[in-house]
Amino acid sequence: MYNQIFLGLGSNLGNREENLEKATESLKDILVIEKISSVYEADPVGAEDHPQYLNQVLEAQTELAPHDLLSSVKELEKRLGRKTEGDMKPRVIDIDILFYNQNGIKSEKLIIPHPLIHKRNFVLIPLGEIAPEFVHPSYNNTIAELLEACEDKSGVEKL
Ligand code: PH2
Ligand code: MG
Ligand code: MG
Repeated sequence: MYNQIFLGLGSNLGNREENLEKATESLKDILVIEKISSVYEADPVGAEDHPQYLNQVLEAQTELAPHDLLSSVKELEKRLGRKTEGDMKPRVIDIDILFYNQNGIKSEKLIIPHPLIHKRNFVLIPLGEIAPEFVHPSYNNTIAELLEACEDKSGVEKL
């Protein structure tokens, strides 16, 4: 059984472009990438004195169940050199599960859809590039509609 997923990637430490490339290459071991957005340079949201991010999103198919996908992604973050987990500190790579089919999942470790998608230009703008008509299952709005309504004023520019 294949599952449609979207991942959000971010890097604001080290060689950011190389970090994104290594991440997408390694992800191919656990999923099949269907679409990948351009790379965007984005203002850091939530910690304004931190370095600028490179952000990218991708759509993929995977056989992994949600929590197995999460474990694989966490392991990959570590392998690529990420030292800290679950905080706002600058990081070599952050890989977030944005959507998993139209599922809603709430556990201690995992919330899907990612709860901040609709508030973040650095996610909505790249998502709008590859999946403007995808419907956010929590709001029943398309990505294009959420982007239109989003009040985030932080800068996001195609690299
Ligand atoms: N990730 C965060 C906090 N702020 N800002 C940008 N531009 N990109 C991110 O990936 C990002 C962020 C926490 O994961
Ligand atoms: Mg994140
Ligand atoms: Mg994360």
